[in-house]
Amino acid sequence: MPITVAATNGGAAKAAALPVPVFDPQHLGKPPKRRAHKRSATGYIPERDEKTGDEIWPRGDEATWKKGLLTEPPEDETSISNAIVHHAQTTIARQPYNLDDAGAYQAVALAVRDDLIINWNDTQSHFTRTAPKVVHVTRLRTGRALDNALLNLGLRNKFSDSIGKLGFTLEDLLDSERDAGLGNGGLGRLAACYLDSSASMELPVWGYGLRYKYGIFQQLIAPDGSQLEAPDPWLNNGNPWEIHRPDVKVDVRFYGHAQRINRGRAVWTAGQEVVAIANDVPVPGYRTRNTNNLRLWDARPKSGFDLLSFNAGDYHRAVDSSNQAEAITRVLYPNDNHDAGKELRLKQQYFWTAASLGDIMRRFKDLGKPITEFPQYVSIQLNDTHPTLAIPELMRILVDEEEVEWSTAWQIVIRTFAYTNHTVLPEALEKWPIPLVENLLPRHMQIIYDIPQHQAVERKYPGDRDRLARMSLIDETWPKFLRMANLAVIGSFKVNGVAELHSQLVQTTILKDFAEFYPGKFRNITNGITPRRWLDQCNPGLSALITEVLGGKKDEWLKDLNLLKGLTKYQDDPGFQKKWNAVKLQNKERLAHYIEKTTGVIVNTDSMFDIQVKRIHEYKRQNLNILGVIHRYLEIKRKTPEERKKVVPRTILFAGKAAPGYYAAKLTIRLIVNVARVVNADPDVKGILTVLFLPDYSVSLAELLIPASDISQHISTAGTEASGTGNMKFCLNGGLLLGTVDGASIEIAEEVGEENVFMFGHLVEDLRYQHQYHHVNIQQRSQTLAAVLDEISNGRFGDGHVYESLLNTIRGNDYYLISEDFDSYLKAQEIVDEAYQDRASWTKKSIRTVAFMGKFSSDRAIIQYAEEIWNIEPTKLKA
Ligand code: 26Q
Repeated sequence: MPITVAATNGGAAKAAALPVPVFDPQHLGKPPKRRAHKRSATGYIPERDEKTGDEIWPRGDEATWKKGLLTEPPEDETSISNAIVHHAQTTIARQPYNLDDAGAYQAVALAVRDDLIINWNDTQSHFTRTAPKVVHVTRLRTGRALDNALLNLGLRNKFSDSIGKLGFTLEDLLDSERDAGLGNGGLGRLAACYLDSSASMELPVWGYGLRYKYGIFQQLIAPDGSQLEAPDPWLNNGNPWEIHRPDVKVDVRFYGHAQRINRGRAVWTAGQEVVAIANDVPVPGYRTRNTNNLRLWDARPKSGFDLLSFNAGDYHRAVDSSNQAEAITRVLYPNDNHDAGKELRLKQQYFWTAASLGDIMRRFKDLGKPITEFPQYVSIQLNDTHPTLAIPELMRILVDEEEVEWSTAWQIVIRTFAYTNHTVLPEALEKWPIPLVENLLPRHMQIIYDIPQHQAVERKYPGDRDRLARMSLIDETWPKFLRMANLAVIGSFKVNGVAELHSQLVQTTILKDFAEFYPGKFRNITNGITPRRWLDQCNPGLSALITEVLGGKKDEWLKDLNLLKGLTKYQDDPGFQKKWNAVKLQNKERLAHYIEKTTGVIVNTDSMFDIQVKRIHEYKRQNLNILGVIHRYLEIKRKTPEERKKVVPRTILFAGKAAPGYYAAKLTIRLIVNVARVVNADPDVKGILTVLFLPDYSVSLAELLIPASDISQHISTAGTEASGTGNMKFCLNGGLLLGTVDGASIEIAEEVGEENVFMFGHLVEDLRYQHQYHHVNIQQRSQTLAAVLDEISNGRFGDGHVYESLLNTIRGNDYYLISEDFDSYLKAQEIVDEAYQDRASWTKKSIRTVAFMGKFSSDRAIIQYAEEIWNIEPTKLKA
């Protein structure tokens, strides 16, 4: 549930030095207070000599201080190995003969972190002085940090050498790092790509998130093929990347009573009080000293524990409040585009927004600017609706604490927030029961009722009651619901979707009334991915080959991805094609090795690797894929041994997690696993068809799978996948795209050329009406599909009854329109098989695909946000 909060520096302040406090009698808040030395949450603001402008050293002997200060990261081999040995010996207290890979990883990570911290401190002090803009991104799916940090710092080779001298290999140490699984699917990973790009593009951006004790669950597959979930204790061995900041904290209240006093103000008291404690993670930019900050909040009790109960022998009661506080950041909700309307989830959302806003407000006040200038220094990007409570929370701070008059406060709010929508699926549009919100956040509910939304609509469309009802913040059902998307739109100055088609759908379906009401508020910013992680880091072979032919300057093309167009010069060159294919084969072998090690299955690396990896969801239609696999299997079985020799061999790989409460998605996994079992055990198809479900999909597994794909599948029902970013990752690694006309796949096809992608299926225009209930006659629609469904019912892949509900959703309502697209899907697959047989032409498609992926760099996307929404400019930290 990412939030992106951009604290922006307005036009005038862009070039300003340390801002001078001004008390503006016009402004309605309290006068800002100045202390002699301020230690703001962003860093230290030193006093300056009035005449010379020099910093005044706060205490002690300046020369002694300066001598001890590290100003440059150690970059030669000896200082690198010294730093590693030093951390092994002191920080983690191990002797060299007692150091395993896990310990060595910690020591190396700490040595790298030392480098990051120097840059990070300097960047944050620089930002504090120049009063810049901050972006906050949450619920991250960052994956591993070590390789990324080494590549961005340009120190990978040097560290690799030093590590080698100490008797370890960098690869083994990289492998012993655990993924930070602090997010679900695309939304969380997008936020991580945007953080990487904002640091690399030297934009002053901050991330905010929750420091879950348990990240996304570990997925296990039971003997019957069903998904089991186990906790992910990713912090068990410590996290070398975070800096614990017990001095940076924000009080957060829940429940209690809100008593109105005067002029729209209220006093909110009693209830549960907890403290948010900061943990900072440095985010290094690529080949720049700029290092941004990701601040992760931990929940702690406000007042230790209850000593009275403890002394009376009631231990449970004594620690109860402390347990309840810590429960808030204990575990990530594993839902992706799927409802989980639980109170604890809303509590997490508020905790996160209140802590982050409290922090932003404190940093703003350190600038000493009048409160009315808040939007000139701060803009807050709501990444999906999950942080929308930030809107009433900012109102609460302004009206109740800063004593700003209501309508002035609302003007500040609506010039501060912008909102990105990431889904049009009805089940993923957040709404919360009013009684629940009222109980948890009584003051916020008052504020929401006070927003004059009703009057504004009534003025423009007098008497249009249906429109009033649709645009209301409250869904008047029983119980009533609070509509988070409506609140986000009303409280924001810009609203964007994440791909062209999606942005259009947002404006013509779910937010149609608002698009009419606020012309000019809506726009599109197509998603992007960071080429540092999704090409250089995950596919070093391809990265090296590209660098070789583009003139040896990796730094250049990795920061300007449009330069990949230069590859077209070599697209027909047999020598280059050979090297291109050799890299692909190597990546396939690397994956085959992993598969053999983890599943025992040996795969044919001469076969076409066909991959679909993403969250398991009915709209993403893994079902369509597995039904197609069954059809392929039956077809091969019908052939004679001679005919089978002509079949293009395929290895079909699936991976992805299902939300633990999503029955239909879990059933899909079970079907895939059981089809795989039958197919892989059948000697008739050996070497021709292999099917696998790889458990526990993660960022690290994605980094292994994506570079190995010949083709990848992005086959959502048209109009349901907002953008997709997996499609971009595969194409950037030279895997061709098999997809529906949906999300960003449409723009990929436009960029790389229709002749280089395999598109099929109905268009969104054909399908819109279909989403209403209608009974499907499968036999009439597709006989091949009917036959496949019968095979499952008849027990070919284990007890058919198990899959009854899955089959019935297709035979019955078929909401995601599998039967509409099945035949055209099979046709597309035939075309893929044919195309693969002409290897030179296939390789050319692969090269051209990579060459035209420049648009999908997250650098482009983040610059668009900076220019079109936040109005910020790069703030480079000088060497
Ligand atoms: C819904 C109701 C109540 C509580 C939570 C939710 C909920 C949870 C997760 C709603 C949505 C999500 C996740 C959405 C998501 O990951 N969307 C994906 O965002 C990507 C980045 O923009 C896109 O590329 C994907 O197309 C989109 O599915």
